[in-house]
Amino acid sequence: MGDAKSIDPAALEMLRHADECGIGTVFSRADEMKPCPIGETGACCRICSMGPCRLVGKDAESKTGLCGADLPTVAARHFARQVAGGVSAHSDHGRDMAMTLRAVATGEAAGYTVKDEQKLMTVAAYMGVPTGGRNVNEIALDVADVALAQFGQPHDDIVYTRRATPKRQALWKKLGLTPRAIDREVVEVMHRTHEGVDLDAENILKSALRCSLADGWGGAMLSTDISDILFGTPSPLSAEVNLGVLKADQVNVVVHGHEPTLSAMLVEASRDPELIAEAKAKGAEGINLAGICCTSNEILMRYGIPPAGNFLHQELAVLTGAVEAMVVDVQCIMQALGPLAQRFHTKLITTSPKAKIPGAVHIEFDEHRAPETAREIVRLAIDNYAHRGPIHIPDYHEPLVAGFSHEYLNYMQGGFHRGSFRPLNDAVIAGRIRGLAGVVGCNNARVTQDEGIVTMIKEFIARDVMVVVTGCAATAGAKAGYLSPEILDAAGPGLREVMEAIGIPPVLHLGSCVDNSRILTVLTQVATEGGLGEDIDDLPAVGLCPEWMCEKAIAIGTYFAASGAHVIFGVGSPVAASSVATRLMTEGWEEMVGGDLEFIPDWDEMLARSLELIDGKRAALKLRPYDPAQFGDSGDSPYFSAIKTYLAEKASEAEAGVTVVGSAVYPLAEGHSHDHGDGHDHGHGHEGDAGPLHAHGHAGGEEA
Ligand code: XCC
Repeated sequence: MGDAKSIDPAALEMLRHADECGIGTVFSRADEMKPCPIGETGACCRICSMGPCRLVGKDAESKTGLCGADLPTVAARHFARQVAGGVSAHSDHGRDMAMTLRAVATGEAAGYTVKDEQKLMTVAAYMGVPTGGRNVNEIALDVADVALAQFGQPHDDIVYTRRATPKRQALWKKLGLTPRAIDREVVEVMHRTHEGVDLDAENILKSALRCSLADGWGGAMLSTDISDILFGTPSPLSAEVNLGVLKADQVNVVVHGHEPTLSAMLVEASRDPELIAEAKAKGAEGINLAGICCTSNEILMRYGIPPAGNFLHQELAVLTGAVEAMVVDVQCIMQALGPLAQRFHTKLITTSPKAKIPGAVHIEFDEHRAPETAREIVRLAIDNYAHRGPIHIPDYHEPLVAGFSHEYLNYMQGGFHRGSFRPLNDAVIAGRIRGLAGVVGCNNARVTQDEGIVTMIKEFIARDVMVVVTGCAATAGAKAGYLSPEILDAAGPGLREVMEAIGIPPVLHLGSCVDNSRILTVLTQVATEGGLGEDIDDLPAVGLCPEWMCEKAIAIGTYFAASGAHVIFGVGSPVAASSVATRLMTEGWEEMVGGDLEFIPDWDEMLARSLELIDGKRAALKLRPYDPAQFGDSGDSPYFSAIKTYLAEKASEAEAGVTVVGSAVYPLAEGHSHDHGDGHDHGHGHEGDAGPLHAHGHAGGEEA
């Protein structure tokens, strides 16, 4: 593992700039403050005021706190509370999406509509909401109410658990792991981990599994589905990524956080001719919208708005001096942005009543007047353009293709009427594709930014493992050039052959962190398609979160494990102090649910373990062993021309001001719902050419 702060040259350039300006960042603070070694490994119990009790030393595993709680209990309780925290964050976001859908259905949310009626019908069917003879808003209202009921229903199980394989559903039932209501599971974990309640580490961790499922098959999945209904199910589009997407001569508005609701309105406001004229009157060439973290992923996937970076880029964006407004909603927003923004002209604008920051301007988002709020924010940014000081925008911007959804992958593999995962399954069975890997999650200032993520992506595709990415990991991969069509050249021969044949790239951007639910439904379909077993725990697949940082990541890793996936996190284990808790989450969970959660900080070991797991599942399925020499280079790339033609068509639609109506779900068949706006160039250039890697292109992990 390298000692560098980042493998991203844009970040390194901005960190030099920060030093020159004498400004600290999360990177420098990570040097100044070491993590608490007791809390880091789960050995600190803060549950009651007789403590905090610190179970440390050579005999730590035989020590107890004042109440007698031993190390497995202390570590497991802390872990379970992390899961509950993560579930709360994603699921509360999901609840807000459901509230917005409800307001749309009742005509109270100006500016929003149901954009993807086909997805609404699909979701209605999952929920048992009748659709025949009813109008869109009637159906949407019932869907919103069923969604909202999932949070507090007194009876029944979470409805989406029925989307899991029959085998998985039966297993959850047998083990008592089927989540009942989202809020209930969180509250129950908080209760069980209160002083003096559940004092059996195995039982505590079991409650964490059930709680996490309330996110994966509950709050997060609802959030993805409702976002698709309101803003369109993603289909491929091109954009650019990294700090170089900021424009020296335009009003730059950066959105940051997780929710698509206000940012979708900011997309419209940033393309409003009246506001663009106002920006020009103030001396700017236009209005440029860009994003950080998962708000960015939400509007990248549906509008092609360029990401300026991932989690560790938030301060670096302000440091450019070129950001007129940074508009934040919820989650992953550093308090350091407050004092930092005050050293520049940047207006830090908080928009959620749940998330205020000292030093920020608060303009509260209210879905009943969202377009006005968005215009007010953009105007504030326009007025702020005149206050700019010196700027420093690093000239790094990579092309990427994003916008892959479960629905689109189905379409790609069989067309509108016969969408399936058959070609993918056959390729895995034949050994052209060795296995599948999800590389997801955060940045963490304790490890070299993007290094683990990019190393895994690069090594996997070279070894014929197909990769899906979400969240900040997707942005990391994109910044290193791995989400560009040209990256097919870096894929192994078997993977490359399949990707060319079915026309998808080897690294698929599936969206934001709540969209990890797309990976669950994709894996479920792969498992039920035939030939690769019956359930997720049969698949040659692995989930990785190399640079995890927050409780949401812990919740995600846990729900994948509970769904049968082998999951490996980097950085370090929050239960490392307890060998018992560690064993419960590895061997124990594998025996119980077929999946597990391991923590492996070394990238080489992480890769080796991943391949071992994938090859082990291939052997268990009695598939032919993976042989890299089995398939030759195919040499031609129909995928390149197909994707370029597709993107060129979209560009000409946008230039002609054509809004294509029809299914967002199967866009190539019936048009798509992406609103590329009025042809205004946001720097993601729909020039009909996905473009070669830029001349300054960097090779990701190699330089680290
Ligand atoms: Fe992690 Fe989720 Fe935040 Fe990025 S944004 S730092 S949670 S990867 Ni979703």
